[in-house]
Amino acid sequence: MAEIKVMKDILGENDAVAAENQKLFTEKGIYVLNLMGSPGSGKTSILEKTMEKLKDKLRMAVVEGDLFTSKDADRIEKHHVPVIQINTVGGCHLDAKMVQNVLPRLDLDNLDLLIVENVGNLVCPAEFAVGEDEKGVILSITEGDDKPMKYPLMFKEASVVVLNKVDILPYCNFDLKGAEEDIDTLNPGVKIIEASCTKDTGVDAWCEWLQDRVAAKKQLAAK
Ligand SMILES: Nc1nc2c(ncn2[C@@H]2O[C@H](COP(=O)(O)OP(=O)(O)O)[C@@H](O)[C@H]2O)c(=O)[nH]1
Ligand SMILES: [Mg+2]
Repeated sequence: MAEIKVMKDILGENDAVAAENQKLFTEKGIYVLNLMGSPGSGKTSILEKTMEKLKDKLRMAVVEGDLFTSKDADRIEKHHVPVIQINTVGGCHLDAKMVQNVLPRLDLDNLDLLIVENVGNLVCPAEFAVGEDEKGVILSITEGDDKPMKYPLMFKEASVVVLNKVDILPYCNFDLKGAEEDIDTLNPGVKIIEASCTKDTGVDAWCEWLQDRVAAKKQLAAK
């Protein structure tokens, strides 16, 4: 019982800080996406594509969560988009306080879209809000079509699920239709995008989805 209480307290504290972050983002009219998924699913790849396509249309910034290195932040920096690296030093997820601590380093008055690439992990990041408007999951088809049902929370919480690497579908034994049905069972009506970052398919649909969300947040903030 005690263990359950401690976990509840940790989550309660995190939610309070996440609410502070969210209030600030809403005041500034910034749409924030918490991007989650396994290591190697293609989170940084889709961000690189997003920057190519949207950085002249939207004012973007990226927060990169990683265990130890700045390898992903280095990839983002090449696109001349503001990026802040958070190293969790072994921690399996970002939390709201970590994100709050780096916000003074971002020019929040001149930002439309903030994407937080969470630590690669299909479990823990789903439990810790960082102040985002919505969550997104990238699942690579190399991970297997059983993963949505095996790791349901992340898929239940997401507002968008990208099934990435469809270019190598013929080699992967992945039941695309079955996986999509499972995701829809967990989270009815959730937006599902079939994508290949390397072949640039589905990336336009992803960018359109993001642009719609940014526009909706701006309208909300203007009210
Ligand atoms: N074949 C293929 N490889 C991809 C695709 N997207 C990403 N990759 C590769 O998958 C690996 C992991 O990608 P990365 O973006 O670092 O994943 P992350 O760990 O989720 O950020 C890299 O070698 C990418 O080049 C894709 O659509 N198709
Ligand atoms: Mg990455």
